[in-house]
Amino acid sequence: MRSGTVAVIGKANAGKSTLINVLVGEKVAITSPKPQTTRDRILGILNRERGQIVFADTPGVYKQRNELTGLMMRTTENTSKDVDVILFVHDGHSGVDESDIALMKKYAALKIPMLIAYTKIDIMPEERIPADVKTLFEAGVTADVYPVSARKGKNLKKLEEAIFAALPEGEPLFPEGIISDKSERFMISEIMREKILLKYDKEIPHGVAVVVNTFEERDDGVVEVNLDIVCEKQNHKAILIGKQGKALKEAASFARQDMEKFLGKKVFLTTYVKVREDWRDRGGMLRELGYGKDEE
Ligand SMILES: Nc1nc2c(ncn2[C@@H]2O[C@H](COP(=O)(O)OP(=O)(O)O)[C@@H](O)[C@H]2O)c(=O)[nH]1
Ligand SMILES: [Mg+2]
Repeated sequence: MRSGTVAVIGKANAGKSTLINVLVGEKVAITSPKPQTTRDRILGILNRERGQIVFADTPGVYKQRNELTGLMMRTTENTSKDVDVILFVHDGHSGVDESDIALMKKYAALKIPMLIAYTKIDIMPEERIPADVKTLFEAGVTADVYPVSARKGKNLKKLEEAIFAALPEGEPLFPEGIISDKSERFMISEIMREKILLKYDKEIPHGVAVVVNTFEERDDGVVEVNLDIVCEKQNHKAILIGKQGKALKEAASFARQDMEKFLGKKVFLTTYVKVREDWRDRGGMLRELGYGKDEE
């Protein structure tokens, strides 16, 4: 059997989490059209007869703007060091520029076997693919490139085969049946954050953290979830809640539906919006909100 860990690296919004979700076949990480969606390292585990692939999703590559993005960047860097394979995810439809090439070379220099998933080919002209691959090769990027579409499920088997071929011989690292290292409680908070990312604009979603206070199944089988939506500023709180609470009601309703799908149970969801001034710039506050525990 072949088994091992694969760090999934790439720019913000490249499609890393979406690709892991379709390869694993379950939603292990939330996704959105906005950058900074993934804040933690999340393992997504794929089991086949021939072995096991443990994907480590990462926040991706960022410029540090505050304590939180600094922590996210360190998570990406630390994850990329101690793995069997690096899967570099590139958003093909955005083209190839010098910063992409520099980034690919930086990770190739770690001397860990690296594959490039050239994704989102469903929304670009196909004839551009060979030209881009040639550009990469001529610039000195020698890793094999796999054009895929996570959304349309294109060429995913080929990519999976290539990953298995690059992994060492060995027994599975996790028992079968486990698809993620994160708890249901974590996913519940992430689902709420995903709906906030989808509903609100600009700095609002990036300044939100979600803390689950109650996560309990009642005798009647309904799961009671009570959570805090923590934002950075008083005026953000007003926007989050909206006129007569309409905006928050909508976001919470989408979140509840997704939580029910995820848990396979009815959910009774209550939410509170709280302000913690500029929490993203405060290391102690980050930990209180659940970030950076791996660094302790
Ligand atoms: N058309 C298309 N969109 C995709 C594909 N993969 C991801 N996306 C979209 O790209 C955006 C960013 O995806 P996400 O997985 O959150 O990116 P990450 O930041 O790299 O984890 C989301 O809106 C996804 O729906 C794909 O194969 N095709
Ligand atoms: Mg992500």
